[in-house]
Amino acid sequence: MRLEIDSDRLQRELEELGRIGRYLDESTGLWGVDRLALTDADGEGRRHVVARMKSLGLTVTIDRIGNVYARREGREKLSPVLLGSHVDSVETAGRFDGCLGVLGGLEVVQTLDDAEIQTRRPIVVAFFTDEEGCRFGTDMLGSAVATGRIPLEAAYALRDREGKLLRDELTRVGFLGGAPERLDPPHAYLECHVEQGPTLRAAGLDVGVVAGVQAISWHELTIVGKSAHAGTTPMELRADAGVAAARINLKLRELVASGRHGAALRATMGVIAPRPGLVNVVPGRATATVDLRNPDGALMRGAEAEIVAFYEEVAREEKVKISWRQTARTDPVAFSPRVRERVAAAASERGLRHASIVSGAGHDAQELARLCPAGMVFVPGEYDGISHNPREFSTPKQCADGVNVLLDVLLAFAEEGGE
Ligand code: HGY
Ligand code: MN
Ligand code: MN
Repeated sequence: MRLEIDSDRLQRELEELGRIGRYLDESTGLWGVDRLALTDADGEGRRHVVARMKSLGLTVTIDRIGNVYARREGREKLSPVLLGSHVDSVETAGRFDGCLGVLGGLEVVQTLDDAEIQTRRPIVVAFFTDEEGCRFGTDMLGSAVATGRIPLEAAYALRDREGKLLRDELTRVGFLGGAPERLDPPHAYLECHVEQGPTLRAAGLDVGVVAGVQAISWHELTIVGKSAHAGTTPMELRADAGVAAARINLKLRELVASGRHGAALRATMGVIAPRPGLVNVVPGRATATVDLRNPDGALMRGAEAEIVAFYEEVAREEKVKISWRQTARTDPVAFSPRVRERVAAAASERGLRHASIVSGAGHDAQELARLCPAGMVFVPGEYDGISHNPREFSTPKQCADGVNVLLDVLLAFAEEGGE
């Protein structure tokens, strides 16, 4: 008899966590979630999940970057299988992004408890700090520190838009832990996550077997021109930071449309903030962000080179100063073939329609892939899989299918021998 997770219990947990940091979203009329990293709401969400971990009898450890690990002992003292994701969110989130992986991991643990199964290997369920990256500027922060890509002191020194230090915020919400931040390599790492795009649902699939993650490149731009009167200043005397930002934004679209950097390039200017932002003042300053994504590393580098050259061209032509810094940069990551095979086998055995898919979004799994065999189980989403939006929604069956596959793959790895 195949083990099944308790779908109703998982839904109750997703709803309960989804109520923390919720807000009524004007544009959709729906309850959204705003648990930006290390805000009070994130702190409350973290405490809620830690309480659930402890109620399951797990041993909870908090490290120096605020990553939380909850351990269930195995029959033998072997390296654990790690299940995880994140519980921080963007400011306009739904209740599935990240949370499905963490609460799904805890549901797997509770299912094993109910069935009185103790696996050979220990199991650890984790959530990582600031996966989203949109408050302190770089994504997968906690898992990148845990796996050595970002030094702890560099993470501590990050500041948000109000100048608040990450380390101070970690202390303020009570999650500056004492455990070493560098993670001992787990036996394997598995993450269940919503696809956050339209592919699986449109193809009528139940599960995505994630092949890997595409490259990500984030720039933060500061554009300095000259504030001036909108009525009296002739156009030829202007140094308009707003126009410079707009030209770069349109260039991003041309970069994609040109096909010069492959058909899969995606480019976004998510932040465009002209200053002083008044109707009758030519913007003397502007901050903006550039988010590039490409599954091909070489094509990504070509796109980056082209947009950086364009910053210089715009600066000259618009008579502004443009400074920029790289705030996030990851190459394409391929997930472990062994994990992928096991995800596909588990889906097949459950009669679930599945296919291989490359992740458009960044995930903690891509950082853990540096330490051990890592992989992901994707769950389809309704409404074209929209995400980073309160309309984000996966049905109880979609969630249960994904977490049942997570359970099966966990059991396969947790019974393996070795060190
Ligand atoms: O930006 C991303 O891809 C992820 O949601 N942090
Ligand atoms: Mn996520
Ligand atoms: Mn996200």
